[in-house]
Formats: sequence, C-alpha cells, structure tokens
Amino acid sequence: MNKIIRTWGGIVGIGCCQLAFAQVVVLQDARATYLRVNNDAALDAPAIALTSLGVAPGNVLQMEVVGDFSRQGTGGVRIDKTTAVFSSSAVLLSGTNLNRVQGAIDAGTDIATLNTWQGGLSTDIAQDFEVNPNAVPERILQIPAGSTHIFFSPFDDFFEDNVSFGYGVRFTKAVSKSIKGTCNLQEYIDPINTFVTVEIIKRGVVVESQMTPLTVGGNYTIFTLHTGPGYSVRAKGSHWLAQRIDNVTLSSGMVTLNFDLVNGDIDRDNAVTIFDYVELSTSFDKGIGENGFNANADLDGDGFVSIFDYLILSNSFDHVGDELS
Ligand SMILES: [Ca+2]
Ligand SMILES: [Ca+2]
Ligand SMILES: [Ca+2]
Ligand SMILES: [Ca+2]
Repeated sequence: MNKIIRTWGGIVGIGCCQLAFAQVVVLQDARATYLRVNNDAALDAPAIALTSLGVAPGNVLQMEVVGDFSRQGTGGVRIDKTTAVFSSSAVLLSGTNLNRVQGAIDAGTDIATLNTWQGGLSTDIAQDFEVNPNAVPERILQIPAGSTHIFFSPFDDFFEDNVSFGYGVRFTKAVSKSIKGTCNLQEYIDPINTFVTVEIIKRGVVVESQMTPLTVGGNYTIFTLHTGPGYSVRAKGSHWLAQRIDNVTLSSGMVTLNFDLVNGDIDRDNAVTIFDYVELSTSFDKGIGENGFNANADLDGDGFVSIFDYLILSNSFDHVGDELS
C-alpha cells in the first residue's frame, strides 16, 4: 500500500560526487488516512520513518504532492489536496479515535479537516498542516524536535471510495542555496541599489518572492530553501518588463541566472503601451523634487523626464513581459 520510490538525486562537482539533493516519492493508497473515520472502510496511513527520507528533526523538509486522487470511484472529482502530521512514534490508533496519531507533534498552520461523511464526527486535530496550501504546490517546514515519523492523508470526509492516480508526496531535504547573476537594466545609468523582485515559481504559482537591491554591474544574490528541478525564476524591476527563465534546477551551492530587462513599463502593468506614454507625458520636463515628477517615468535614471526617456519607451513599445507560466 505504501511504496517508497527513491526517484533520483542530483550530483554536482567534478570528481567528488557531492550529493546535491535527494528526493523520495512516497506513493500511498488514496483510501488511507491518519484521521478519524466512521462507517468507512478506510485504510490506515502508513507511518513514514523520517530516516527513510534522509531527514531528521531540525532539518527543513520540502513536501510536494505528486499525482492526484478521485474522491469517489474512478470517475469522481480529482483533487490533490493533502494534509500531513509529524509524530514522535509510528503508532496509529484505530480509526474510531480522534487523536489517532498518538505522538502527533505540531508543525505549520493547522488545517481544519472535514467531519466524517457518516455521522458528522469531528476529525480535526490541532497538529496537522496542509501540504499544498491554497493551491501552492509546495510546503517547506522545519521538522519539529522529537519527530521520528510523518503521516499524510488525502483531504476528504469518506475514504473507502477513493481511487489513487499516482497519488503520493515527494519529500526533499531542503538546503539553503544562492541564486545569483546580473540584471541588465539596459539604458538605466546606475543600477546600484535599484530593487528588483525575484520570484521562484513552481507549476505557475509563486512559491517565494524576494525584493533585492542590485550591486555594482547589476549583480544580485538571493538565498532560498526551495530545492530540486522544475522551477521557473522571474525578475521584475519597477519600470522594467518581467523576464522569466524556465527549467531551473535548484541544487546545492549556487545557481547563476542572468536577466536582461526591457525598460519602459512606467505604470507597472508588465506591458509597454499607450498608457505608459500618457504617464511619461504627464511628467515630461520635470526633474527630481519638482511637482509632478514621476520617478518611474525617468527611464534612464538621470533625474529628469526628457526626450531620452521618450526614446527608450519608443524602442520598447508594444513589448510585453513574461507571465508566471
Ligand atoms: Ca471519498
Ligand atoms: Ca487539523
Ligand atoms: Ca505599462
Ligand atoms: Ca531621464
């Protein structure tokens, strides 16, 4: 019922074989839960030893649902909403108990689970959390002290009719790593201390967003715990179009990503249009400190909205920035 697949690990370095990240996918029968059940031939969720995932208390664990499940037979509504709970033991009491996970340890924000379909009994325990909260595909948590196991469950109120479609959770030990590179701001005179927003994206959803100042030459560095393949990273400056780089693998050490941002998005809607012209016109001939000066219309950063800014905007006209996916 519970099958552990050690999918793969990334290897970096030449001649030394330093392990960059190891991912373990645990497939689980979608009828299995650690929650209380009532008149429901549900299965017991297996206790997953943290040692089998290569992690220990204090480590940061990244969790991501793989596949999905049907809530009702093979043709039912398919979802992947999943909850999980850490425990100090492998004990799972019988399904009639509310607190079945005897050693449950609190982590993350509590997820309110549904009452049983039969009889409307409460299933909600305080210690569990959602693996994919509000459709964010990943959850990153520090493993609480005392934990030895983790249980997970489909989010449902009646389990015996569930059908798995490759359903499970991918566990990855998250380690801090840097993303660095340059943001070329094109015609902008001095990038130093100009802020850009760097977004880390998984399946079209922003899983982390950081504002970072540029240094000499437009260099930037951010640190992240997100780990593994399949990410996109997007950069956006105040009056520059967003640029997205796909198929980024976040492995240990450093990932270098260089951006070349198109200048001219004065109104920050991620497209250079007539509305940006309007903003520029409104601020035209104005300098820093003058009434009506719009710093975002000063595209070259010389402290004055002039014909040079107009030329930049003309060059970028009709360009559109990258979306999340
Ligand atoms: Ca069901
Ligand atoms: Ca709960
Ligand atoms: Ca615009
Ligand atoms: Ca200017």
